[in-house]
Amino acid sequence: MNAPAKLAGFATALAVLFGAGAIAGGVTDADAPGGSAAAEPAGHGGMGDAPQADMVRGLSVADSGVRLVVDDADLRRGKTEQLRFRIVDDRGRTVRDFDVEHTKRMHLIVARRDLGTFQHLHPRMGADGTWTTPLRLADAGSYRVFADFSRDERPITLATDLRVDGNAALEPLPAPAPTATSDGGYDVRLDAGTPRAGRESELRFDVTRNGRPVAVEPYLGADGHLVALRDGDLAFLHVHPTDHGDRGSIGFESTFPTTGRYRLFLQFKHEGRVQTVAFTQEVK
Ligand SMILES: [Cu+2]
Repeated sequence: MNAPAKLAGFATALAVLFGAGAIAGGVTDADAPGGSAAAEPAGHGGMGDAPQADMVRGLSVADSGVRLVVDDADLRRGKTEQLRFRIVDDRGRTVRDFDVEHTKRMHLIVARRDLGTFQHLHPRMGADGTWTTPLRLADAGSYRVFADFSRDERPITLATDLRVDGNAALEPLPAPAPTATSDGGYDVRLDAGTPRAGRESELRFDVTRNGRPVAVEPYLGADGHLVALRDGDLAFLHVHPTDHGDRGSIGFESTFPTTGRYRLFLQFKHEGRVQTVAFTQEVK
């Protein structure tokens, strides 16, 4: 499927999901002649394209009539720098109206291209609409930065690249394994069953410490937060937390759009500290 068809499918999906009101309020500018890619006429993609278009985000720097603009995408290795960025509309005006989603108006994910490092940050917005966050990248290499937010109840994930000059020691993706240890020493077991491409699957994470189940604390309005990135293009998957599970168990629903490998970054909170743990998931 070519890109315009995909975008058209995406627009169709949005129309279905959020109704005419959201479209009228949010995509008016994009409908102007010469507007962004979102101005592609909706409907040409057909309904068959809609689910996949909705599942995969974060491949574009511009989508749904808005664009991510990073002030300076070059960072120095090992230095804490201020990353500054804005979301602009198709006329270049800075956007300042964001919905609160998972308790925040902006979620910023930074992952190295080899999926070897992951950070989840919550920038602050200044009065002029510029978002700022301290960011330290310890290693050289190419990084993907995702701005994950919602406007007019429409979730949007925009992404671009960051660079850290120097010799990069990139790693192959770790082999799939059912257990992993968080950065703070919690053991996590992933039960994903046998996910099938294009079908919704449940992902259940069981957290223990020293062999005992851990009752996680709320984090960003849920039991945990999960980011799933596809190996190869770092497509950003939409993931929903499910209802509160058993003690020590954190559940999500996600649809892996294609076969291939994905890296899952789970974050949860216990004793006031956020833990991060990563898994490789294969989808056959
Ligand atoms: Cu966040």
